[in-house]
Amino acid sequence: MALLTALILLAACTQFVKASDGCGGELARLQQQEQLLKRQLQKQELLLRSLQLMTQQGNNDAGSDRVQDTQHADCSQVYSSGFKSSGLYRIRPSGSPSAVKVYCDMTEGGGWTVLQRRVNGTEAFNRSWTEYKDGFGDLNAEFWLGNDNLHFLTTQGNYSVKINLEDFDGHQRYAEYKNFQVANEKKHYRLSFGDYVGTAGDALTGSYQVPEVKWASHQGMKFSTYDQDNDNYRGNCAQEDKGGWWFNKCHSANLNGVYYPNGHYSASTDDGVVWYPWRGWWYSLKTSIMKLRPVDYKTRLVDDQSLSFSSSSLSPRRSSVPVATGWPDAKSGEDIAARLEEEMSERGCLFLETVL
Ligand SMILES: *[C@@H]1O[C@H](CO)[C@@H](O)[C@H](O)[C@H]1NC(C)=O
Ligand SMILES: *[C@@H]1O[C@H](CO)[C@@H](O)[C@H](O)[C@H]1NC(C)=O
Ligand SMILES: *[C@@H]1O[C@H](CO)[C@@H](O)[C@H](O)[C@H]1NC(C)=O
Ligand SMILES: [Ca+2]
Repeated sequence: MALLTALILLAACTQFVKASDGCGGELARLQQQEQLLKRQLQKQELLLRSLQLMTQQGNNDAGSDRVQDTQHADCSQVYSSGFKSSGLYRIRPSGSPSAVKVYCDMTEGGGWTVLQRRVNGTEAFNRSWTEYKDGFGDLNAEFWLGNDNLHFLTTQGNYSVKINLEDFDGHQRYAEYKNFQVANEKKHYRLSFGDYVGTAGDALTGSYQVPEVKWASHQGMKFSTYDQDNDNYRGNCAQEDKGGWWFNKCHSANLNGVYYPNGHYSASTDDGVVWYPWRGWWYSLKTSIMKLRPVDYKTRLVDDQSLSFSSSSLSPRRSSVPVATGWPDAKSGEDIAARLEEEMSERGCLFLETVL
């Protein structure tokens, strides 16, 4: 709304620039418009505050069984409904027999459903098939969301997984895979995923070293736990590495491994919280967060809290809406603002800065 007004104002300015009259009369008119804009800004801030209030309420109510809490199939829908604080929410993925309590990460664009978190080693990840199936741990601390939930979530649409990693020196890296999908229990929660982007290295395909792909890739691997061995190794990877995972023979990433509090470790097997292409087999990471979001998730305009009336942020930041103007090649509000400023300063009419 305020953006629209800003564009109308711009149009007015454009006309003004084209008419080569003096600045006087127009200045008064623009000052009037400035007042209008300020009032609209106030209204918008009020709206924003009430939205934030709603969000806090959402957090407080997360433990309750309110029906509307289960209208959302994942955290991206929770976010789209206006709940923009990270925390606990209830969702109900299609195919899920009941509502599921999840932690929604509303940072990094928002809308992330967190499926795994390791932060300090409080939770044991050396767990049975049934525990991995149902999920375990504390959603506010360390946990596994559960393989059934993973299946319901990742098969109701096209999901990306984002994996945020941190070592004990405070360095952070990430890996993101499109079309992340976990099959059902009958298929042993078989894993499939698409293209990689990131800074941590593509551990899941094992392609960092070509000869190793065969045994290091997690593509198409079934889930294994110490009590259910579905790996490609003559032994039992889950038992040796002490965590449930999509083991091959055995792994180039095992984010459910043993939590070592100092990073570097030595053991009889590479059983730490490992992401091989970044820190190798013998470094156990400090933090691992795995989270899901629809591939086609778009950050919405309404989210742009930084919308303000300076010439550099007149455009909706995350899109380039074409605007009909006297400058056919101007693609966005930012372009227009820049051109306008140029033209204004040429004419010595600097009032624009006091208005916008
Ligand atoms: C944990 O791992 C050990 C091997 O270090 C194994 O013997 C034990 O059965 C596991 N315990 C649980 C509860 O999974
Ligand atoms: C681990 O982190 C969680 C979440 O921040 C916290 O609640 C818990 O107290 C921590 N445990 C230890 C041993 O630091
Ligand atoms: C997800 O989208 C990709 C294109 O990005 C497509 O190739 C793939 O088939 C889709 N997967 C599903 C399950 O719809
Ligand atoms: Ca085996």
